Amino acid sequence: MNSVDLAAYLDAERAEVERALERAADEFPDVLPPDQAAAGRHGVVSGGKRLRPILCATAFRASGGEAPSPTLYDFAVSIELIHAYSLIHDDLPSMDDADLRRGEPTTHRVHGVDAATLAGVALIPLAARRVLVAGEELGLDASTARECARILSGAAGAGGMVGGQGLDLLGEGRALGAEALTELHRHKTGALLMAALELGAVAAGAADRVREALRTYGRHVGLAFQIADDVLDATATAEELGKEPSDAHLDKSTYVSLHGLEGARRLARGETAAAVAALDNAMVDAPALVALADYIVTRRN
Ligand code: GRG
Repeated sequence: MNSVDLAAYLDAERAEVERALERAADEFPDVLPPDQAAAGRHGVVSGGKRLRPILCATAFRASGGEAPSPTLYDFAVSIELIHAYSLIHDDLPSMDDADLRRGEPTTHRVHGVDAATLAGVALIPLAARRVLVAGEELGLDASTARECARILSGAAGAGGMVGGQGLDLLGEGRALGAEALTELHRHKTGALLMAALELGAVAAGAADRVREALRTYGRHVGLAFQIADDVLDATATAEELGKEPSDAHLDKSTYVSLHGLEGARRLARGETAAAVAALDNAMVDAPALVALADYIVTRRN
């Protein structure tokens, strides 16, 4: 066991993240007409676990970084803005056609498809600007700032999340094997989660050993996160999930359909154990990351 009071930790972290997201959403009126800005705000400040920026800020501190909170979280939410755009677009009628997200009507159900689509796209350059402007405020030199932009855009793009979504679309209606499923999720879900850890490490000027350990931790918790997601989709209520469970209904290949419930739970635990082992092996003392790895597989939404 570790000494972190996880509930208190998550509360404090989420409060910082929400404030930083409010600051980011306040930039919308500069770049968008009001109805589209309202759609963007809806996608950005409509709740969520805020796991990605929390992992980023936690990795920053685990790497010895020190920074005033507003600056650190302005930097960390760059990744949440990408996540927010991906959820807005994933819910659109041309994708999942979802009515509910986080227990509330989806962005396009409230603001219309055009405004939601446009606001989602606008979040991408907003995220790029955040990582650079906040990186400058963190005192990053030009080459470190470029590296952060490279990590964020690489994880978000065709070699990361968008590529994973592409594999997902290609796989619709087909049974995927274990390897194909993991390849898909390493990109679709895992890339952003891993980037969250790496961005924190790089911004803190982590030694190569620490950066690599955090990347490895990120890779394993990214997979554990997705396996837990599949378990939740099969076991949690719509109220807990904040949306209707959809995997069985869409006849999707999931870790549960491939390995059964107990098998999937075991796999998830194996991934979090490997994540924590990567920290131990590199002598990274980060009890909050250990607690977060556990949270990722025990959460109820
Ligand atoms: C339009 C083809 C096209 C591509 C755009 C939509 C898209 C890119 C990518 C979709 C990627 C996607 C939706 C991944 C989902 C990952 C996932 C498990 C999301 C849920 O994350 P949580 O649980 O959500 O962290 P909260 O609500 O806590 O923020």
